[in-house]
Amino acid sequence: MHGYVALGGNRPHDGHPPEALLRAALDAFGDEGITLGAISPFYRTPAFPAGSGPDYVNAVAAVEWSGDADALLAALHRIEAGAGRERVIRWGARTLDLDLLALGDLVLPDAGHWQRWHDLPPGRQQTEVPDRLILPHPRLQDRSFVLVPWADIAPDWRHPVLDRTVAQLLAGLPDAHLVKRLGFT
Ligand code: A4P
Ligand code: MG
Repeated sequence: MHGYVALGGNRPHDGHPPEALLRAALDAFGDEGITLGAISPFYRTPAFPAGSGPDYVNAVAAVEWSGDADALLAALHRIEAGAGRERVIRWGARTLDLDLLALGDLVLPDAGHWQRWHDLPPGRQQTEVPDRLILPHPRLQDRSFVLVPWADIAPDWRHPVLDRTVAQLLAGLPDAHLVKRLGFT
């Protein structure tokens, strides 16, 4: 099945800066049986929430996966662990965050639960952590650090619930200009 993974990091690990950790993560996809498709350029993006830490490096990659969605998330978590990821503070600085944005047209765990996570008020988004996979990622439509790189590789991907394309979702965001393409990829 065709899917998309968001990569982000804003803290070095073992002397490697975030862009090197993102590149190493992409190299590790194959070892986990994840076939890499298009990779967006890397972007430098201000940390969200504003002032919460150093700038991030963000990118989005297209993938092909033949197993189920939970197995793909488990593989992504193993790659995060390889980059020294520790889950300490939600939305705190991290060496590597791999979020599964979408896999095919899957809506998980079901339409009702997806809607609940989508509708979560901003104040509770930082404290409530899902204990199972939510697809499409419930915050993707809010985030220029996801939508800008995604639009480079798949502007026409259509959200199965919101029924809008990546390009259309991005057009609704006011802060896309803060996301700066790095001079190399
Ligand atoms: N989970 C459920 N659905 C998914 C999914 N589609 N993809 C579960 C990935 N994980 C999913 O995730 C918390 C739990 O969500 C996991 O148990 C997983 O099973 P996590 O990765 O442990 O925690 P997190 O990274 O703190 O949460 P999350 O939701 O990934 O954080 P965010 O909301 O992605 O925020 N600013 C900039 N500029 N760039 C960034 O990349 N990233 C974050 C992380 C904050 N600010 C940022 C950036
Ligand atoms: Mg994450």
